[in-house]
Amino acid sequence: MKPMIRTIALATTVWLWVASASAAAAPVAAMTMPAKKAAAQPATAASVRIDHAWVRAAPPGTDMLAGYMDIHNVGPKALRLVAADCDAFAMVELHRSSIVKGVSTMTPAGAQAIAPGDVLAIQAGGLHFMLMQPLRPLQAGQTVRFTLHFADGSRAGVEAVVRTQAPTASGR
Ligand SMILES: [Cu+2]
Repeated sequence: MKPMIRTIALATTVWLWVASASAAAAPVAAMTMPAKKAAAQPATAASVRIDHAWVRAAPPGTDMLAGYMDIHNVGPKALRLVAADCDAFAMVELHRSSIVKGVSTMTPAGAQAIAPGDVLAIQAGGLHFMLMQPLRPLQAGQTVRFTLHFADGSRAGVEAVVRTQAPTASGR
């Protein structure tokens, strides 16, 4: 499976396209995640525990939302997160937020290794899943389903609640 975390150049192109396409019926053709193909070929479940999964609520018509979660590697082997998809969005990328010369910016984060016993915190201010091309309107209190894809072919699913604030004060 080709990782869905793409190069900066491509992501930038997509970003601009999404921004200009607004809420118009957007063709999602080549950019959709491989959900159907993956379903035909069952993968093993990754040895992960996921908590604090949530999506930040946004005003109606917002093209891009952000998703967060903590991914614990509870197995004996190192894991490498290579892609994610979400049932409410046609495109998902893992981004990292940072401050460059005083300006908040974000860039594709690439694949993420998670050592045994370690946790990958995808939380506000650092990493986030950029959720693009919404497939349905989302309101606070609703849930969406994420599927995480790892380099060894294993997968993990988690439901995330749409919320206006992080699940806990610390976000952890
Ligand atoms: Cu982003």
